[in-house]
Amino acid sequence: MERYFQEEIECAPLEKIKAIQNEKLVKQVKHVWDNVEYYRQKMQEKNLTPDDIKSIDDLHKLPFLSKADLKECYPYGLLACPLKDCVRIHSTSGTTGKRVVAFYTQEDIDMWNECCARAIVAAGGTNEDVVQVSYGYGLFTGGAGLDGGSHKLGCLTVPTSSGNTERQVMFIMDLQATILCCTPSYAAYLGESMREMGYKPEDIPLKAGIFGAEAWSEEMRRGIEEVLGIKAYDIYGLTEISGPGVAFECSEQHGMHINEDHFIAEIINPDTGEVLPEGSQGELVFTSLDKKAFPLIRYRTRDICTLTREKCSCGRTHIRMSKPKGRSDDMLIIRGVNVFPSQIETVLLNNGYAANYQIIVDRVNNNDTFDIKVEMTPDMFTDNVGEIQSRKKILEDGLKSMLGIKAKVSLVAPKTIARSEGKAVRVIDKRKI
Ligand code: DLL
Repeated sequence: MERYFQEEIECAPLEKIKAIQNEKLVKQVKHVWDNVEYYRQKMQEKNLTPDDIKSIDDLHKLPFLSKADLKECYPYGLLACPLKDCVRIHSTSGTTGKRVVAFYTQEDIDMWNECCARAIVAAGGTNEDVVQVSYGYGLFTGGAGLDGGSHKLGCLTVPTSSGNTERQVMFIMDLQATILCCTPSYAAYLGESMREMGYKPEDIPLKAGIFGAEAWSEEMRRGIEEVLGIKAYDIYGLTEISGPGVAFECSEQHGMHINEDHFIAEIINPDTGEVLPEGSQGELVFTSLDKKAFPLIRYRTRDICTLTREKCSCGRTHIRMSKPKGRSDDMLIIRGVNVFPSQIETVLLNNGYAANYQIIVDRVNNNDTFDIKVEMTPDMFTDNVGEIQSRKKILEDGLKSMLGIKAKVSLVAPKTIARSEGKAVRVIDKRKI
């Protein structure tokens, strides 16, 4: 039977959710207007005052915020409460320039922990579980978020953080961990390592995994489930809006429920900013309704997905988002064609490979080169040139029909592509455009 962390809110009728959102939005817009000079100016540029926002039907009037605004306001420009009320920061994993810094009051952290507790319960967790949190702790939100959720639910929390695979395995086995939280690429790596150490799925005490922070396919889900002998659940979130737990999967595993009492989701056309009807694919935009320290209104995530209000068999009523297809800024344009790493991953997994690959794009004599290095699995590893050539051709043909352009595949020996303990690095784009 499905369990909930907060049934009356997670299963509330739509009218009740809308009423909560209406009330909170009006208050939040006033809070931001009163406390954030930058946002007040943005509203004034659109001739808006808080009086123009009477309900969620007026949301579309408000200006968007984007990563560029966050960079411009770094570090304190969007802070909406006195510094003395803030107790924590987290920061995104940007590799160039200034990072985004998000602030939290204790109330903000409590709300976020509650969202993660909902996610753990939706994955079958109770206070009898032993939850191993193998997301990174520190500036990244993964470790702190699931750790907070696990505490809130009263689970025994094992804060291993990421890395040190042998120690991870030792704790899973010795402490009989039942729920594993980490990135899907690290879960796949842990599974692969455990298999090599001789563990069979039935020897492993884990029953569920809560994996997110990066795009992963259904094929990858099946691979992780098989090797670890678990049910694998997706979890979504972003630092700017709090961290993991903005949305999470339930037993139905057909999209992730967005915690709508705390966040309003919209889908827009990324080119025009127009709000699209339910079911359309577009860019996901969030408004945080409760955050006091860093309340973002209409924040453009750059994640591409769809939303649905179709009834869910788990009983939760909150809107569901599809797995993000990739970020609009993950999308590569190669020889003029849009390519998402997730499409490549699907072809690899469908042909029996693991998701260990690297995409290398360059530009030579004004032409894009498109190379994909793919690891063979130990079972398929061979030095028979004819067999490698025929495997390579099958993959190149599969990729051509998925993407519409030709990629050059090279098959490499198992374990020769560096593994990541956090988010995987899949793309090396050497083009200087
Ligand atoms: O990745 C928060 C998180 C931690 C989510 C742990 C889930 C689990 P950021 O580092 O700010 O925060 O990156 C946010 O990661 O905009 C998406 O592009 C991507 N992302 C997060 N979860 C998923 C997911 C954390 N389940 C960015 N599927 C987001 C696909 C995801 N992409």
